[in-house]
Amino acid sequence: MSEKKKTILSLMQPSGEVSLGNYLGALKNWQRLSLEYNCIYAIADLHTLTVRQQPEDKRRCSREVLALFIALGLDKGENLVFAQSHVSAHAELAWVLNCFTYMGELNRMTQFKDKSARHADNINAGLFTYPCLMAADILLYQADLVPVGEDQRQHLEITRDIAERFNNIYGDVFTIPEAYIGKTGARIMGLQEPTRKMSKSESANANNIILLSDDLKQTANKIKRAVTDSDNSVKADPEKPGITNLLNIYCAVSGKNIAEAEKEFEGVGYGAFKAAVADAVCEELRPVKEEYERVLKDKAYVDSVMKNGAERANRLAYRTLGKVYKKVGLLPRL
Ligand code: ATP
Ligand code: LTN
Repeated sequence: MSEKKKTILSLMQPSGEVSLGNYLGALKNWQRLSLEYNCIYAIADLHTLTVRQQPEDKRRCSREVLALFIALGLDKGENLVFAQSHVSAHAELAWVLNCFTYMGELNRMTQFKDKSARHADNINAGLFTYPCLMAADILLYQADLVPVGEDQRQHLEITRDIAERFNNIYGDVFTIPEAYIGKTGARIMGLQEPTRKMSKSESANANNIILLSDDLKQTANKIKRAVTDSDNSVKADPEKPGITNLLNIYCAVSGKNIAEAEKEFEGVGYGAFKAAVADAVCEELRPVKEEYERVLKDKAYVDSVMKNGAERANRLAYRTLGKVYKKVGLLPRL
């Protein structure tokens, strides 16, 4: 008998436009995994409430990210794509988990410290208990593996701690999830500031970040204008963050490793190297953008995937939530 497929789960916040960093660091991996595993992907729209945003922008952005998931085929077969806020069990389990999480644990979260420093005027309780909602996202679906970037590793650790604590009291209720840090999940750095990650909320200079909504000419120009050093050899080197970043981007797109890429560009000047990276990135993004634009226009189709995804997700999530409510001693619903 064939082994049961493992469950992979991940969410992305619809907090702005999707960047090349999000695509290469997360979505491209998700797409590859979606072919092999039982996958659950959602937009973390409840999580985005921790930072103020215009309601209209939030709605547009949520729709765009869902359309991108669909364009990448993340909903194919048995896989699920939906919006977190459409499955109320996320908020319900998060409340229970709040009661099994200590202030001291939440105080240690580096993302909380960073975000509260950046949004000093809005250090809300949601920002503090963010990890409990994220733990609920994961534990509701008994996920085995969670593909995340390095920045989310600490959140996965706390999820495991909370789940183990709960299981120690009540028996095996939750599957203990593992982080899945993909091999092509390279950290993509800013094109103008290659020592800092390419980030949508911290890219004041438009040339620092490639957005999926940029037209391909803009994309190519941004790569051609990327900051490099005055040397002229295409080698990955901590002293040459700009060239290293472009090499990483090239590898993530082409599937080659750094040594192979360095060999390919031996003796090639920076100008020609940048042009080759720009071509490779544009070739990668062209079909994705075309399909994304097509899907985004088809509102009824996006709605149907979202509705179907939420219905199936609700059934799965309530199975776990029912078990949890029973274990903690809530009265059965009659
Ligand atoms: P923000 O700028 O608001 O922090 P972000 O662009 O960093 O947002 P997130 O929504 O925090 O994106 O992350 C979504 C996913 O994309 C996460 O899995 C994260 O690890 C990944 N990711 C984000 N930026 C990069 C990057 N520059 N390189 C690789 N992966 C990235
Ligand atoms: N915190 C994550 C988004 C996120 C998530 C999750 C990722 C919310 N819930 C569950 C994996 C599993 C982020 O900001 N990238």
